[in-house]
Amino acid sequence: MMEFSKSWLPVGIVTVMFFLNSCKTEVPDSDLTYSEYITQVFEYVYGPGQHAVIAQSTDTANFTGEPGNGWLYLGGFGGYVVAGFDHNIYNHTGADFEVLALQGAMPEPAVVYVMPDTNADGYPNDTWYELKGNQFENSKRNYWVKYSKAANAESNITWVDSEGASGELISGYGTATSAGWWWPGTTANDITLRGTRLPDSYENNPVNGSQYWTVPKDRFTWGYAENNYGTDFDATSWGNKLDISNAVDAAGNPVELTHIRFIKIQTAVFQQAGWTNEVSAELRGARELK
Ligand SMILES: [Ca+2]
Ligand SMILES: [Ca+2]
Ligand SMILES: [Ca+2]
Repeated sequence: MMEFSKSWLPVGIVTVMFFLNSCKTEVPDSDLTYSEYITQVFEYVYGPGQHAVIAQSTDTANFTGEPGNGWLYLGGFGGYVVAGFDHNIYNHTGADFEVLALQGAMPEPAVVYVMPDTNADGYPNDTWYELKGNQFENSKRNYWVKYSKAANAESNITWVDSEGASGELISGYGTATSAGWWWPGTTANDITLRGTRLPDSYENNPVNGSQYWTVPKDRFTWGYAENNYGTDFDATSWGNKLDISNAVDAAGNPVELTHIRFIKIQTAVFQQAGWTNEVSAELRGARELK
């Protein structure tokens, strides 16, 4: 990388640098303000789905700060984002933070995991805890799907899962095959995505011989992101209000967390519902609730 001395830089940049340097020394800690929104995205993987080509790595900016016009596509089952607040979110009585989603007609539920910064290094390298929701007893934990890139444009993405099942991703709308559902950010020819799998969300009740897909209102009632049928849903923020007290450990047993710093949100339904295609969450960030 080329090096620049300060004398090369335009006056404006030097002024900004001076300003930043002076901020460092002159603002007392007690005056620091923290953001109520996510401030950093650490990892993002789009799960195979119909928006693979338009889902950009830079869309992670749409998951930080106050929601603007954009959003972040998680894609189909297993697609996820790992992000953090700039301070601890404490577990007080009731909901502690909300996950904001793109407005849509029906739920495309994602499971939310939380992590305290146990080793206090500012990075999500500690232990994840799943927040359970109403389908906890009916979900498959430690489930995985290994997807393989389509052999060519005329064929489909194929998959095998942790239960020995296999199949192809079927495009029901937009393109003849699912070949184009492979995210350009996934440079390998296959990818294994692991997490909790929720029950299928959509049911098809054909009308006059045509597909008619709906999500039963009582399927996802609380505890998930992008769930506008939840009792924890706020139609003003288009967010689901989540409680750290619902955290469970790897064995599924409740854990008491006093606070968390990081969240991971992962598309948790593995279903291609006819013309609706894959069930895939679209998100706009998260906000602390006080
Ligand atoms: Ca709480
Ligand atoms: Ca850490
Ligand atoms: Ca979607």
